[in-house]
Amino acid sequence: MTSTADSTRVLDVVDSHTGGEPTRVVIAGGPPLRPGPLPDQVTQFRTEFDHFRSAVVNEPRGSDVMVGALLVPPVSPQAVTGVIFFNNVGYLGMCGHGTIGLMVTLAHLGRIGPGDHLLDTPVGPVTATLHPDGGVSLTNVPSYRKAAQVSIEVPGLGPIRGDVSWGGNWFFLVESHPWSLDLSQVERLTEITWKIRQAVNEQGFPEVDHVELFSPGRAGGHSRNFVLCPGKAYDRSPCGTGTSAKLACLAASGKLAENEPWIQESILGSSFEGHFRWLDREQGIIAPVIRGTAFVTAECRLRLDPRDPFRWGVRS
Ligand code: PYC
Repeated sequence: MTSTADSTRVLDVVDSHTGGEPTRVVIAGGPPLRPGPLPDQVTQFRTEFDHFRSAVVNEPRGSDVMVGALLVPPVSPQAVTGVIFFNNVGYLGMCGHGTIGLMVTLAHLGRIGPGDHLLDTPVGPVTATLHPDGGVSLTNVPSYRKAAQVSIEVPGLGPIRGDVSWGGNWFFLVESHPWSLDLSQVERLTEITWKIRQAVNEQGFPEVDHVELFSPGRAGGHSRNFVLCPGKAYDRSPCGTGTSAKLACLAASGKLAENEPWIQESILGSSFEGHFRWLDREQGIIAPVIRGTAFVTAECRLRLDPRDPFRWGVRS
């Protein structure tokens, strides 16, 4: 990490938001991870430098909703960068809104121009396209539905049916429920989805870390969602990996055809446009494509003063 004369460590970051969901890209001063495959670098980050994750995204510099993106040297020779996404409690496999924020940040810094760019993530390579109008589309990692309409007994709520699906992170997707996906209801929706997540984890799917509720779209989309993230914050964007997981379920159930557009709205009313291509129809594996926009909101220098008891962030 970079240090000043008084041994205060400094990190340069660029903040953006994608459909209301923030991303903080660390462009200088990151932890000295040893090169290697990205999953190994995530292990190093977690075991040796987790305080750095907390310093970047947790209070007092960040908040529960902030997603961090650490740039690391790519492993694929053609990739523009490697990236490790992280949040208030840990590390993400992939992050769709974060990828859109990262692309807009790299363009803002003059590091990329319009066109296709390969990014390495811990769960595989992702191709992202910066469009001339500033929009970004990404072809996410291969996605699939693992289990359909699993019934989970949720204490206090009764049986809840949902699909378990991979879109770069693991999701439990609930279509049929009585709750209104309204911004005024986020506390209640958070409580409900947290209970669902605990029950899903205990009843056979320990890997699920995100829960997604759906309702009909209200702002011109095919569907609106509420997505609970692993650290109990809800996604302000429609969630790129969540929309990928949704596309995998739609594809598997024959409700959406290859290349047919799907507009996914978030609880805020922001939207992503998605479609998919089959990679393996027999196995139900798709390549989801997600398009959205992001805006740079800040360029700043974080200071980690050795006298500050909260320099590594407030960890719960
Ligand atoms: O857009 O994939 C996403 C995402 C995951 C967690 C927050 N956003």
